[in-house]
Amino acid sequence: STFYERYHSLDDIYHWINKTRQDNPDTVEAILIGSSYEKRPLYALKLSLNNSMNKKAMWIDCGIHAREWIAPAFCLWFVQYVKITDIMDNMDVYILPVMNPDGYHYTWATNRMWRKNRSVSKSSKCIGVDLNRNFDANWCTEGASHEPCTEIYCGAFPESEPESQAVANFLRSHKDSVQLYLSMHSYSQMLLFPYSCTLDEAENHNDLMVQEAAQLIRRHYRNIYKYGSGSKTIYLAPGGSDDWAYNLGIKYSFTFELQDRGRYGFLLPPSHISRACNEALIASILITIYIPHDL
Ligand code: 0X9
Ligand code: ZN
Repeated sequence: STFYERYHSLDDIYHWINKTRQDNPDTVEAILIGSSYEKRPLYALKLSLNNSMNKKAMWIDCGIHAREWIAPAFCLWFVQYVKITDIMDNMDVYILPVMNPDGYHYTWATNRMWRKNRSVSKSSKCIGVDLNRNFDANWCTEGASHEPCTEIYCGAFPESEPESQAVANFLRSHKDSVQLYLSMHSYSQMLLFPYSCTLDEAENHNDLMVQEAAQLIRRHYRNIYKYGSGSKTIYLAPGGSDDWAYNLGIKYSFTFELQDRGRYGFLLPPSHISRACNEALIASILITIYIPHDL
């Protein structure tokens, strides 16, 4: 199997980031957007063509949730593949391969099923905040919890965590160019979009009904992806990055739930990486085509 068909430790991913940057000095730049609770660097890669005058950009983050290993694998896969597409003629790509490095490291070293980050709470012995409940979008209403010992702990206040704060700060300062936000998770094979923090429909709901993306996956890979607003497709879950980015003004905002539908769940075998990433890749490339060009 190739490098991209295996899961990689956090150290390996940091090495990969550095090597990718060095091997592609004209097109790849590493941007330090912040650091984690345990002071690990958060590097986003910027992919852009030489002297590109692109005003448009997309953002992808992977691995908000530590145990969802297929997500960082997708980010690496995307960077490897996008070099040979023409997507970069039209937009720059910002890609954060591991948004929750402390949690990811913990799943390799100690507990494979860890979800949250690793921040220590003042009020409890329990560790970790669910970074996808920590954004300022109906923060900590129904579908999140103030109890630090739960898996959906929202944190002490919105953006209390350095990881969510780093992403939010970066997007706030790039909101004029970023028109598409993608967040990669697993599992259950879904393409979700706002809102998850309320049952209300997004104003451009019909534009976000990406039937073609799901059909593409079905045709090419005979694999079923469900799509729809988060709150109506899975559950109410406030404080998520996708809803927050949407409210910031990034009107094309999606959360991918990658393979599978539960047979292996978070423990998707390495032999499935290539199919899982390829189907999500063609779907995400298709979605970029739907972004209006006149913005
Ligand atoms: O609950 C989540 O955060 C995501 N599912 S997961 O199994 N990967 O944990 C779904 C996120 C959907 N979007 C929002 N809740 N905003
Ligand atoms: Zn997740």
